[in-house]
Amino acid sequence: MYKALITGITGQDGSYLSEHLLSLGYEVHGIVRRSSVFTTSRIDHLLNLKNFYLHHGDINDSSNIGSLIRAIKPDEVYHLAAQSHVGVSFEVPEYTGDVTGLGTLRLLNAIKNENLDIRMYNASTSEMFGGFESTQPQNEKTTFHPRSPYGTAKLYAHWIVVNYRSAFGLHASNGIMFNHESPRRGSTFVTKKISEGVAKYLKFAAPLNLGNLDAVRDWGYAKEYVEMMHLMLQQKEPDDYVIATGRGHSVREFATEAFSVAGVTVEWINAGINEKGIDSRNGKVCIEIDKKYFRPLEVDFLIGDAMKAQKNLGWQPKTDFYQLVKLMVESEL
Ligand code: NAP
Ligand code: F7E
Repeated sequence: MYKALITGITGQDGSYLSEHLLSLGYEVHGIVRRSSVFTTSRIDHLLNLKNFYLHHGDINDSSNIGSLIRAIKPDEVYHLAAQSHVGVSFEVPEYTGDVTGLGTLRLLNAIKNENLDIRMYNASTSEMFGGFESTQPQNEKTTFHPRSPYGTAKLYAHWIVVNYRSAFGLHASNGIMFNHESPRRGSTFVTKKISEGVAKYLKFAAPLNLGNLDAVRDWGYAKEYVEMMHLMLQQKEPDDYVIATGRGHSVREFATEAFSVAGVTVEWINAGINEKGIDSRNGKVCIEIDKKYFRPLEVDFLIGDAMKAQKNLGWQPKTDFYQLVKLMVESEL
């Protein structure tokens, strides 16, 4: 039986990846941080399964990571742990560099010291592109130009994976994933915040507060994206792959569509910080702008060109933007 170790198992992707690997017959191990409250809500339904094991740990503790790799002897390691919020990374830049950047180095070193045959997946990101130099879809050849401490830390992680692959022959691959969402998405990311905001508006008529409505993102469905993580590790050679849908939509479009799923047509009035979404049924304000949700630097445009993954991994996204919005909003309603 193949053994997989997942860092970040309590997160959105960790939970879907666990389900996927268990369905393929893997023994799944995951690292969970000690916290004063339970953090396993996304994987509670897996806790009693016989091939599912959790271990206390932290990606910032190399002694812990080393002993876990030694004790578990995984065939595959999926590295998903990160301080993953772009906005928050401006507030905790050093911490983000440590967890999201150096954490990856700690894991690579543990693998290199223990067993060079272990295959590793690293969660790279479209945030490394920054995306302000062009409005063309980004692929593996696009120049990186991160625009946040998060994107910069992930760029270090990405390159140290490439470096260890070349220097020590590790089978380590980067999945340069564009935004992927689901009902399990953290509440402080915009798609989940909007979906929850729609439900709250229907119940309490409380307006939803958002930041930059103009940002364009390539949003896919997380449940499908985790399958590519596994597939990358089944390839003969390690490599780096963009995973994206190839379609972009603005935050304004996401919000408009989300309200429409709930039967509310939004009319937009004014511009900039004074822009408002109006409920056309009764003239009430359902969306307002709050400048606290703007970032010191914005990434305006991220759309991925996943041709390489299409060709080599047979990647085809199944859930489109409209289906994704619908499934997220319906799950809140
Ligand atoms: P997420 O929901 O924020 O989950 C992050 C996970 O990392 C959580 O399990 C968290 O544990 C864990 N973690 C944070 N700090 C840690 C530490 N010091 N030691 C051990 N674990 C730690 O993120 P996600 O959306 O599932 O994304 C998974 C990975 O893909 C992340 O690396 C993210 O940066 C990257 N990524 C995500 C997207 C996307 O659109 N979702 C796109 C590209 C790349 P707690 O539960 O204890 O906080
Ligand atoms: O923001 C704008 C915001 O926080 C998307 C992470 O998984 O994907 C994610 O990073 C856009 C940005 O995701 C609000 O300014 C407007 O332009 O949902 P987000 P993100 O920053 O794209 C990448 C690929 C990752 O790797 C990251 O780990 O939406 N926006 N108003 C807002 N964003 C938030 N969070 N909240 C708002 O109120």
